[in-house]
Amino acid sequence: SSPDSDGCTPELEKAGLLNKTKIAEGGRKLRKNWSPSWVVLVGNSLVFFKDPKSQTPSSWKPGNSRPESSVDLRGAQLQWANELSSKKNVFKLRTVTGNEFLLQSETDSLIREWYNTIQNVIDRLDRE
Ligand code: I3S
Repeated sequence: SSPDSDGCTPELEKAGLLNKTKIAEGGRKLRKNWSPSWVVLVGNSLVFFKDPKSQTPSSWKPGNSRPESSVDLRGAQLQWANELSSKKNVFKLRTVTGNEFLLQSETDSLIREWYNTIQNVIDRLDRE
């Protein structure tokens, strides 16, 4: 049987390296601090890992390393936000709790994939 035949382990949807900065916490604006982050979309959450070098898609397992933070995508909002940065390919993710993140990649196709995949999860949760 498959490793998740009991359905208890959330499905890993996507993982990869993006530039990330948090710009608000609970609605309060924060100073930008861009840094590379290993981003994992699993189940209803976007999970951020600090050390990208120790993470690869094939080595990622739940409990393998401690996430820096994690975002519940239920009720979250996604929008392109190139006006919020001098960088290209930037989108903003806002959680129901008023935390806001900018995510960015130099690679157009990659950032579009991330945008679409996250939006699909948000849409799925909206329908539940
Ligand atoms: O939107 P801002 O404030 O111009 O964002 C830039 C600053 O946060 C800057 O940091 P300091 O002001 O602490 O030096 C960052 O280094 C830049 O990366 C920020 O702008 P971009 O356009 O890269 O998002």
